[in-house]
Amino acid sequence: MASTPARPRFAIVGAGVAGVLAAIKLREAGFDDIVVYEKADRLGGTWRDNTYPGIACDVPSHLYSYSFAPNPEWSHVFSPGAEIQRYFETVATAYDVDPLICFGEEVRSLRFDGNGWLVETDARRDRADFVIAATGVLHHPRYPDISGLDTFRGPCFHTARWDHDVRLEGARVGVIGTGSSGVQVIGAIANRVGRLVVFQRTAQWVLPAENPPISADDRARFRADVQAMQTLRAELNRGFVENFADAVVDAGSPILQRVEELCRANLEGTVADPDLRERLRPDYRAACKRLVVSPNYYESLCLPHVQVIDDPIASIEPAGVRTAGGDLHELDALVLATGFQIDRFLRPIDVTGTVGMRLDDVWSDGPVAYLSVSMPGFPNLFMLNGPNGPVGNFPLIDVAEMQCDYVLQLIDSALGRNAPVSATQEATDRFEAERIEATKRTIWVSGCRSWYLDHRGIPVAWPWPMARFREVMAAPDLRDYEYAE
Ligand code: N01
Repeated sequence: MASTPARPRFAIVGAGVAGVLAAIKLREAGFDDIVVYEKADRLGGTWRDNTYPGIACDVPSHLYSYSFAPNPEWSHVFSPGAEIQRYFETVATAYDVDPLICFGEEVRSLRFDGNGWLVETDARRDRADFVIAATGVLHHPRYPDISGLDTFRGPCFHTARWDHDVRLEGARVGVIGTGSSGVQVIGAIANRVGRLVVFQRTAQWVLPAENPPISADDRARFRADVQAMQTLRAELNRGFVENFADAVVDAGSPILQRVEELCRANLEGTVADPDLRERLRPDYRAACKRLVVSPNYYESLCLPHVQVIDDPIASIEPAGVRTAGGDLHELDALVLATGFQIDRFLRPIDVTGTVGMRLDDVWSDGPVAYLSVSMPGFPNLFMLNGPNGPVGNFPLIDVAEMQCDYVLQLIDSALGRNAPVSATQEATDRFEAERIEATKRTIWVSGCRSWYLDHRGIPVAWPWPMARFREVMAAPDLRDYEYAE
């Protein structure tokens, strides 16, 4: 390998939730030659990028925290995005991760040279024995392919690139998209704008969830008793994650029927106008798309100055959005809540593995990785929250923690043999075939369009219960790995 196995060098790509975690865990494991490349000027990943009004995480905050850094100060059950961002910055500082981060350095290429990795940014060339890619899942905004989009004369921006200089008060604002981001934005701005036009392509199931503040008494209790927070976390995990995670991978689950009942009651109980109610009624099963959670979405849509347009968008013009029926909806500002390109992962980094294998070629039909962490032909390159892992309404922090512990064991095995390690082709093919077969039982293929599905209609997610993920992440089966001796 590139350096002496006694002091291997690690390059972590991305200082988001998973990258900061990797740095902490590597340090804890005794490694000290670590660099984190971060293209932006601040850590935080998704929580740095997404600053739109109403942003919060719909996983309870006491669960959406590192297991080793519980936070007694969470203000709400589902705390706002800025507070989550502060949490990650505070943890990074507490664990002295900041000095490891090279801000403003985007990794352009990763090239395996037989021993280790050549890492190139605009500013430098580096070498590393191990690369940990923590580049995120929902990272690259997806801009809709709508004719005339660039002709709109007012401000127009994606939810993940919110323009805080634009005054929305009193303005005529359009929102395209009604996924989790759009729903949160709509709930937050409906009362500020002069007129809101919501362009809905597909109706959503919306699970109602209040977001109460955490009382000062409870925060004091959590401060005094860390164990109380751990107990709460375990309860939330059982009640909130494990049950739902197991349900979405079994389309026949009674839990999904219950979720659908709750969503239906939310619609029936909140939207009095029968025409609007029918236009908001989905024609597919709840949780087929990623389930949207909101305390006030339907209320917002019922306001007199809010209009839901389900006539398909035909084009965008300087003055606004024209729909297929010929109406022009005149707007001052346009928000694109149109989601993310979910197959990017490491890309656009130019990644070359053994014998000149380029990742773009290997992934020409979509990203594939063994257990979401390792790829044949790319030794000592590991991914956190990589392709086809548990995604959706689950805490990706927990997923990344399990993957990190797993990867540390692979690193140990590579160091033990003084040879770079990667999954075998055979294990990767077997895993992918089993995974695709298992997706057929999931709710995601029950008849809807969503970012869970790739261009072939195959879900890009872990299709088994979370317990199975926990089990396989406990220890690598080294028979499924090979070493570039
Ligand atoms: O994106 P999405 P998102 N014309 O892909 C519509 C996480 N997240 O940013 O349903 C018109 O879900 C599209 O319509 P359709 C979470 O995992 C979490 O909202 O495809 N419409 C859809 O309505 C989430 O799932 C939180 O027919 C177009 C919307 O745009 C993921 O991020 C908060 C269109 C895109 O929805 C992504 O959510 C925010 C077009 N050309 C995000 N193209 C929380 O924790 C797309 N659409 C709360």
